[in-house]
Amino acid sequence: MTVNRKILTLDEFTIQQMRQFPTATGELSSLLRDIGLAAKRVNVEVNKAGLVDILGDHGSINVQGEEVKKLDIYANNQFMGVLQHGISCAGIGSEELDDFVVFDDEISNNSKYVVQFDPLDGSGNIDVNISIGTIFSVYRRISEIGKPCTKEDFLQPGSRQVAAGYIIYGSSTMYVYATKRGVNGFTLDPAIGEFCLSHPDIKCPPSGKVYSINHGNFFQYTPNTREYINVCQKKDKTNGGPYTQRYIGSMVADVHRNLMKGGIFMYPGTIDKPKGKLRLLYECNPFAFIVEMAGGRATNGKERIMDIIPTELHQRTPLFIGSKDMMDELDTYISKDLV
Ligand code: P6P
Repeated sequence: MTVNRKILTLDEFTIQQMRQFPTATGELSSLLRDIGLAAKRVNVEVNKAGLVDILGDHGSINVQGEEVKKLDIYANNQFMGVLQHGISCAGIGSEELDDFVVFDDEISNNSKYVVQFDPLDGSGNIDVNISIGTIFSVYRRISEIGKPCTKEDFLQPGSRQVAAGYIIYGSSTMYVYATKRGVNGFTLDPAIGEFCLSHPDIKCPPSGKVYSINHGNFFQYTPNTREYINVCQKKDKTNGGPYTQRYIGSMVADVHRNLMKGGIFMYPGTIDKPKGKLRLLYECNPFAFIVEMAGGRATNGKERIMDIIPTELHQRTPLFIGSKDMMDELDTYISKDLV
């Protein structure tokens, strides 16, 4: 029987990567594998969501003021559980939880990292079978090792991330994560229950033909943002177009498509909500890290997303993210905006 050694599982890949750093303790590799384990458990429930009573509202409202879906809570508990029982994480911040959680046990207090995550982004789409996702961000803690983690560990700028990633529960289930060494994608092989390396060394094409934005808010956007949208619509073969507009309403799906094929995703501020809708710590920072490591850019319309100094766990920010050349062109229209 020939053994196909070309397929690398997530475990094999993370161990291979770790071996290239003799001083590595293996904590980050272990954390990334823990996230993969939780993702497989969430995937099982997402895939049968139509068959069991795990759809619909949990009957509670989260800190965002949004209806909590039962699957949101399930996913939150799975990711928090593997991180709390692992060897690498001192505490977590979650979209579903009002405040950060300090694990405060001996192993966790001696762990190097903290993790922020959105356990199930786009959960409003669960009931209609549209792709949804998990987004996470990993920081080396700045508080004293050996003691419980502190709020300062969770309010670091995105430039201090050591890893970030997402899982997209779509036509297939993919786990994409970035470290300072690059971006790699793993597709779940349900036959063996393993994430297998399917998209090594992902690069974001420097340009693309897709722009993603919610046109329903068009007249709420600032004039410069509206001007750029008009430019996108007027593109033709003579100036890098024609563009097409693709917007799923699930950030993980929209940004993943644009990362792989080139494009730009925008969730601008509006006149009513100048900070927009998306959350800095567990939505925008992780994707900014991933897209930048793949060669793209991410800003809030005035500055790099990862340079923003956070002041609170659930703060929002406008987001413009995607192919470098498209982001450079965008800047010529919206950099004049007051965010
Ligand atoms: P809108 C999903 O609720 C989400 O947080 C992101 O996944 C998505 O990109 C965005 O909101 C969609 O928001 O206002 O366009 O429906």
